[in-house]
Amino acid sequence: MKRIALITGATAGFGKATAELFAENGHDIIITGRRNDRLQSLKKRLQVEWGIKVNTLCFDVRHEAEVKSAISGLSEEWKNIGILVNNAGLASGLDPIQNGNSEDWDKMIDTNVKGLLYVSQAIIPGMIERKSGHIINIGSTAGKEVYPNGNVYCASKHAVDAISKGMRLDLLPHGIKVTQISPGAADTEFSTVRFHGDKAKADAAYNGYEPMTAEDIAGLIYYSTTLPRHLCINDLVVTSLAQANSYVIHRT
Ligand code: NDP
Ligand code: 8X3
Repeated sequence: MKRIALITGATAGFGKATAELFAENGHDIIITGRRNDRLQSLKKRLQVEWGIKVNTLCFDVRHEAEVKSAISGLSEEWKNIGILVNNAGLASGLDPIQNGNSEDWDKMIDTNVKGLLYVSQAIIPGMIERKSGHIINIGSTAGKEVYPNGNVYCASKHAVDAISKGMRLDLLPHGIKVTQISPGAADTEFSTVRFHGDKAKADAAYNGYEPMTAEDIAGLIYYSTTLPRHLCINDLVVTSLAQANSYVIHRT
């Protein structure tokens, strides 16, 4: 039986490509994000293209009450979530620590760390009851090594790394898989968001090499869910050929 997948941050980038791939493979999906217009048009398109069911939940992962009420408001049929992709996240700013903006810091910590926790806590009890489930957390190479000016974004992704390990330990007795996927640079809306809409700066992040695409990462997320019951990818670090770690990219 195909499992329902809930994907956070499905209005763009990795999340949107992941929603498309799960739909293509026959899963009913729940897609979430703050931009409801995008959720609705994606829902319409995927239902027509793939004949699957799509539910949309429009909420800000930073607001615990919104997260709780959206997920607890699902019907019994839709509560049966087998796969949770904790993808919603962002970088905001790329400044030396002494020049950092505390609004940027709050956004990153509240979204990447606390938001992931709120969504997980709303969904894990159902998985425990059903004694099965698969949580996929989107970390980053920034959660493996810190790079100059990455300070707080890197800290938030190091937290995702630690939370993924903690989840795996705590959920082990309950038969729930926990996978962390830690990508390097991929060309999505990520850099436009990081540079507060400055397109020139965002594009420059991908100059001189071939970055990964959202579809590359969606393929790996989906693949991790296709393994036999007794196998779990715990941690997958993936970069383009041009990238060696979080701070060394070979540009020509
Ligand atoms: P995008 O900016 O393209 O997409 C980010 C998604 O997250 C959007 O759908 C956005 O939806 C959602 N989101 C952001 N903030 C919130 C919020 N407060 N509440 C709900 N949803 C939110 O970026 P990517 O697809 O690249 O990023 C996805 C994840 O991958 C992030 O966790 C990022 O840190 C991580 N990552 C990205 C890499 C890259 O190079 N692109 C590499 C490694 C990791 P909306 O605005 O509609 O709410
Ligand atoms: C996003 C990729 O290289 O900006 O996690 O940290 S990077």
